[in-house]
Amino acid sequence: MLHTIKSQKDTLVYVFDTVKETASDIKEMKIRGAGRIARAGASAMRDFAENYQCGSLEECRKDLDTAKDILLGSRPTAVSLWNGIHACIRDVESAPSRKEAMDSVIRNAGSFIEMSSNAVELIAKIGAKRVREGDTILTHCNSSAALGVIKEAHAQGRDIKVYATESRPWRQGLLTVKELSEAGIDVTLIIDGAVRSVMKKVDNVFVGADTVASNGALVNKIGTSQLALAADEARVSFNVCTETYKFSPMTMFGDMVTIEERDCGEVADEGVLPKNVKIYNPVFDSTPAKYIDTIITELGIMSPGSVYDVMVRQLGEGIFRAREGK
Ligand code: RI2
Repeated sequence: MLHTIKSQKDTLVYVFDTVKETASDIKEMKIRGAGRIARAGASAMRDFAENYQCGSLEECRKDLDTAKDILLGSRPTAVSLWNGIHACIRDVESAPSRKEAMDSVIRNAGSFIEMSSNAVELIAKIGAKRVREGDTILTHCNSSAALGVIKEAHAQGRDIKVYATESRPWRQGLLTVKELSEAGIDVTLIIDGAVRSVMKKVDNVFVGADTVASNGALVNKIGTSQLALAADEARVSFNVCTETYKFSPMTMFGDMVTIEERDCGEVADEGVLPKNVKIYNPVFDSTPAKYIDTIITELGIMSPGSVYDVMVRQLGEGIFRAREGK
């Protein structure tokens, strides 16, 4: 008996350790990108459910809730993570037994991961139609949805050029230029401050999304709003490539999107600046809907004004849960 209790405890420690490991990888940006962190979160919930072998239905619900909170505590801005994890646990409340609760998490996590990967492919196919022969494109940071569009247009034979921003302080732009050059695309790295300067040579801007609010505003990597303003000034089309699970149901009911602030050490090494200098390091910014020409999703191309209707349709009865933030 003693042995069983010990091994149950060991199992619990193990399942929580793996969830904590994923949360820490997301926090430290070993896993990054709004879509990837959502899939990693869903995958962690699936592992948790697969290895959870003890406790009553009530205990399992409580432990799933704790696992959810650990994962959601990793990064606050991308609603993709929130939506991904809630998709996994949506049938737990109504499950009649522990086994059925955990089976539903395993099933729902698998469906979410599959849907999420398929959505990126669909966005690439749909968005590529908006890229014309000879276009010069500007992209920011490192978005798999936006890069999917660019790579698909190139794969379909269009001759294109791309400017990619460095995206300080994490410099995800280096990942972008590597990925695009490996795909055989003519790509030029620019510093973030060069955006307005190159905009006159640009035909189309494609960026990703961490969250889209119910009023159509885009929350994406810091500096995105500068691209949008410069594009507006130069009459260049500004396009957001996003899966619809990056639409935030909570914003329908008044919640604001939390903008993550990260460590000062990401901006300047300790000891480099005089002691009285402060550092402010916001990771994302918000681009108002009026600067956005298209939102390219797996459901098709829409205007920012359609986001609310799509959310209502997709949430169905879940709209009441969203209102409670559940
Ligand atoms: P995909 C990234 O955030 C960028 O802001 C990027 O635009 C967004 O996620 C969407 O990426 P971070 O994790 O889901 O680098 O399109 O902070 O890959």
